[in-house]
Amino acid sequence: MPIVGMAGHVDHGKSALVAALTGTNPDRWLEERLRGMTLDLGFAHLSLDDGLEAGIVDVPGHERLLHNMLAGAAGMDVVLLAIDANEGVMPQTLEHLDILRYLNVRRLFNFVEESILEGTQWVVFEPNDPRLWDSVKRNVSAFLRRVWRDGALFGLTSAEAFFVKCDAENNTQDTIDIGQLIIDVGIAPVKPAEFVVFRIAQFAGGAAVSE
Ligand SMILES: Nc1nc2c(ncn2[C@@H]2O[C@H](COP(=O)(O)OP(=O)(O)OP(=O)(O)O)[C@@H](O)[C@H]2O)c(=O)[nH]1
Ligand SMILES: [Mg+2]
Repeated sequence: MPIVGMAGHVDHGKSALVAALTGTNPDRWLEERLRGMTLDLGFAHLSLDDGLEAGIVDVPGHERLLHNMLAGAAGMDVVLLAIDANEGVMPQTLEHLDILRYLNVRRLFNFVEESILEGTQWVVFEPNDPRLWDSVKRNVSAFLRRVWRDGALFGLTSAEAFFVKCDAENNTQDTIDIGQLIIDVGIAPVKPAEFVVFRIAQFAGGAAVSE
């Protein structure tokens, strides 16, 4: 079930929107109702006409309750950002967006790292030579091209979105001698050609990632 998360500045109508969409007041505590302000995470269930069921997580907008917003943000798949039309964009509007962007990048990073780690385990059974390096490069590039086409990476061309390096430069006689295959990967999750890089080392009996 997808989780729709609320975000936005204090008093910008997040909880009111949840109540309007679901019929559930996400402010469960007496104190929240008395103060007209969300203090803790709130939950509601959303059933859409097309049969889609989703969970809604409501968060506090107050700057001093950011830790509670963070706790809710980790599980969000989609976000509804509420902005009061009279007041416009306010500090926590931007702060919440920053947090969500950061979490999204982290999540993408974990997904890409884990996928490449798992998808290249077979290399340890192959001779560690230029033929293998080419084939690793092709495989990992094909995967990252899909990630890029899905819209998760920035860049008009694939060269701006990612790079994969697996050749004689990062696979030296030393690394070959200790039985390691090295893959350096850069992905651009926020801006074209601004790469966040990590290194994967595959060896018989294990693997390692360094960022
Ligand atoms: N006029 C008007 N009032 C609204 C609207 N949405 C919310 N309100 C009112 O604005 C006040 C604040 O709304 P909440 O939904 O509690 O705001 P919130 O974003 O959940 O606030 P926090 O949880 O404290 O961050 C409440 O009194 C709502 O009734 C709207 O669309 N129009
Ligand atoms: Mg609220």
